[in-house]
Formats: sequence, structure tokens, C-alpha cells
Amino acid sequence: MTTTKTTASFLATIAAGALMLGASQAAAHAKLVSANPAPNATVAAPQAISLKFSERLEPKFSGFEIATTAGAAVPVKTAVAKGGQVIDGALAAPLPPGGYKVTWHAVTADAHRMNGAYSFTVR
Ligand SMILES: [Cu+2]
Repeated sequence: MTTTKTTASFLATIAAGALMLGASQAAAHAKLVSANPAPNATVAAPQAISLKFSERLEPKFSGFEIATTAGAAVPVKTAVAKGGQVIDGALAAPLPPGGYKVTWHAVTADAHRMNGAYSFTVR
């Protein structure tokens, strides 16, 4: 009877795991995991801007804008990279020294829209 008992507890463990997985998927909102340049970093003029998220994004509805601290929009062409968790931004021209704000919006497969912003400085 040891085998039956072991099987039962094994199944209970799987059931608990499935419940936890379901809960975490229900709460699966895109969070910014990392970015390049990083939030609050002071960097040499970047070639490109890249934001990594915790979930796969809907490419049509995910992207970011860049503005100077004074509020002037900076031309940037964004696209969700292969794999779906990274938004890459190509700059039309190198960023002059100064402060910049990245404002992102990201929609996940469950259609939840998340927004955020962070700043970095070009030396
Ligand atoms: Cu969600």
C-alpha cells in the first residue's frame, strides 16, 4: 500500500503546482525586467535602446517613446524582437548629452495593458 500512498501524495503535489501555475498566469502582467540603458544610468550615447519584459508582448500594441527632460520627442523606431519579451528601439541619430525619459506601453497575451517610464542620462 506504500505505492498507492506515494502516488496519491505525488498527484496532490502536481495539483498544488497546477493551482499555483494558474494563479501566476492570471496575474501575468508585463513588468519591465531590465533595460539598456538601465534606469537612472549615465551612459555614453547609446546605439539603440532595449527594454526586456517579464511576459511575451503583443507587438502591435507594445512600444516606447523617448523624450528629452525638456519634453522634446526623440525619433525612435520600436519593434518587438523575436521571442516576444524585448522591445528594441532604433535611434535615427545618436543622442546628444542630456537627460532622457523612456515611456513604455506593453500589452500581454491576456490583453492587459501596462505602462511605465524611467530616465537615463547621456554623458
Ligand atoms: Cu494580465
